Amino acid sequence: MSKVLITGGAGFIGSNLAHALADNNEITIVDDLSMGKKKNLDGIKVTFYQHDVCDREFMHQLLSENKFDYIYYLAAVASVADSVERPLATHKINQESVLDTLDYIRTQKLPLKKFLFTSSAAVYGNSPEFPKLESSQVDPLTPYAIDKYAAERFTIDYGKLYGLPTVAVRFFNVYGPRQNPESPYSGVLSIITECMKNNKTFTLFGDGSQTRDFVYVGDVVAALIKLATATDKPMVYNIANGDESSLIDVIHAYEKISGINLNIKYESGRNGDIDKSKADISKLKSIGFTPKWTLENGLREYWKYYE
Ligand code: UD2
Repeated sequence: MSKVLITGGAGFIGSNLAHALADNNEITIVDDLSMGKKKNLDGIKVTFYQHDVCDREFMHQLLSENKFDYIYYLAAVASVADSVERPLATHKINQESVLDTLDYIRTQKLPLKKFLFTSSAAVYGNSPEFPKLESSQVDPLTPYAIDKYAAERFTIDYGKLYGLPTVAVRFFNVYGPRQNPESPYSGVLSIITECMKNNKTFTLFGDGSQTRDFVYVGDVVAALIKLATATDKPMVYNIANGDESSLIDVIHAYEKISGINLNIKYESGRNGDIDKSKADISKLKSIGFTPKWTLENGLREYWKYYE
């Protein structure tokens, strides 16, 4: 049994990771429940702390008392819009807390097997290369993207400079069960699911031709576990499906699966939205990981979860 800490473990991706690991690991979760939900952890055995990761004393004590084997760092303010409204507050969570944890591990020489930090495709911003490779130019355009990029670099540099076992990932558009649809900046598929379930009108920003690289959370969790256990170099990896789908095609596919016609209201494109997004996932594949959920199967599984 390994000892695993998941910060942000009551959130969308963190709770899916906790469910995948709970049978064979001793899991500790720190989550302030600002976005996550305690009920996301129903049915699994975890030690849960409702706490802010910015509380250094608390985090230091937790780290020194537990000697975790693996730390998955998912705690963050996930809303780009929120980071634009409150750059100082979100900076503390999205960057400072990560650096502080890394530095505590370094100075206390904690015997860790892997520290995995979760960054975002937001770091690519409007950089022109397509599809996005990890070596592509970055262009972080918001406080969220800047902090994710900086924390990701600190993670990699703590590996290179001090020999900490680290790895970082850049998520593309993750979807699946337990994604919280409550904010207008929640993942589009969680909003669409909510609209379909409750017969609400979905507002489509733009004409639906914008593309995204949607990846099912089951693949994301499997990739995280593989990266934490099977890599030994401090590097950054894209986590995506490696495919590009237009939003309108995704809606049509989802309508077929659910048997529900989505009411759509069209509005002009959202400020700052990018047109096209697609990842190159050769690097992820090079460690022996290939996503197994097609968009159609992922959508079917997502819909089934709520039936
Ligand atoms: C994703 C990330 C964001 C940041 C960004 C970097 C999510 C939830 N967000 O934003 O954190 O990393 O990538 O590029 O993964 N849309 C609608 N109606 C809605 C909501 C969305 O039409 O009610 C459109 C939206 O305008 C966009 C597409 O759906 O064109 C995807 O939106 P999103 O918010 O799910 O994700 P994205 O790629 O903008």
